[in-house]
Amino acid sequence: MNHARRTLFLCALSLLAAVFGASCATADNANSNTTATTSVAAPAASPSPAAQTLAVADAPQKIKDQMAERGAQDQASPVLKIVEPREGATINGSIVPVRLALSGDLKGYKPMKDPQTGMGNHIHVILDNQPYEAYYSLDQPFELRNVTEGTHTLRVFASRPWHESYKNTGSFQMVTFTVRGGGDASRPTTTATGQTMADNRNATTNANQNVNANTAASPVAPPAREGKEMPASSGGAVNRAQPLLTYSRPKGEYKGDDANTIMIDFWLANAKLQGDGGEYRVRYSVDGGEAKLIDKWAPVWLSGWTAGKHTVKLELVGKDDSVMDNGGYNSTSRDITVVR
Ligand SMILES: [Cu+2]
Repeated sequence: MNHARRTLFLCALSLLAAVFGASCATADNANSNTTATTSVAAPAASPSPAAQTLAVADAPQKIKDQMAERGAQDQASPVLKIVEPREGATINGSIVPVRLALSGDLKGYKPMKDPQTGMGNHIHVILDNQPYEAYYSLDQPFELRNVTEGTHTLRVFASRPWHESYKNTGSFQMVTFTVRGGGDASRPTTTATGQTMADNRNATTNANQNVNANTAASPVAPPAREGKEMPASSGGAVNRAQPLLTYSRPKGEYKGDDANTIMIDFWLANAKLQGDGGEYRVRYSVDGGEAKLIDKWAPVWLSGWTAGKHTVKLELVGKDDSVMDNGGYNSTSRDITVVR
């Protein structure tokens, strides 16, 4: 009652001041949740405090500096060949050794982890449509461990230290193989898988831990092999001649400066994007929000991430914006964690 009286009074004042309509209407609208003061609009809806507004950004200066330091290497055209497993191979047992051969116009490109920084050029190794594993030392095979029985796909491509892929033809390779007597599908996934790979230290760390455990029993340690315990998965029915999107980044956990601007990166086979003279586009969305389209095949850096878990979805779409299905791989979502 009081409110109504004050509102009336204020409206009368407003009229006297020859301010018509607007202030009265505002006071009426605001009546329920504010004391009717003057003509200040008080919107009832307030934005959610956790709302995240992402914006396309430049690559971080740290990355630009690295690009400059690398010189010609950044323009390399690495060519990978999957030596093992061979296309169509059947592997007995749950350990699948991956051997790669690297050639092409390398301009100094060499996968190798810097022991000081834990960073370096590496290969992204993707079993089925799982998050990639980082493979640094091609001198010895990378072991996919606990691989479950059935048919699988393996995709590999060359990557820079900051996980941006080389996009030249030949950088990407894929094979399909079958595992017999594979790993235990009910075995729990190791914690590192897909969750803490942002700095790519886990693969080797795990291998070293295994070796250290062995060392306790025998004085001569076998050489540490890079590898990873894989969660259960099976390969999609991929048609190799059809457009194929391979999700690469983001993945895992992002902390500190690395969480300010996060890169979306992917590999495309048999699919040219519209801005590159083709007919496809890549659609991305974060946390189920508004979908955005990528028209040129290049990494997209996004800033504005809030702390917590986020889901990133990447899809390959055709002219009518429908997903070009190919074994399920052309629409892929990943959870990442941003730590502030
Ligand atoms: Cu990487």
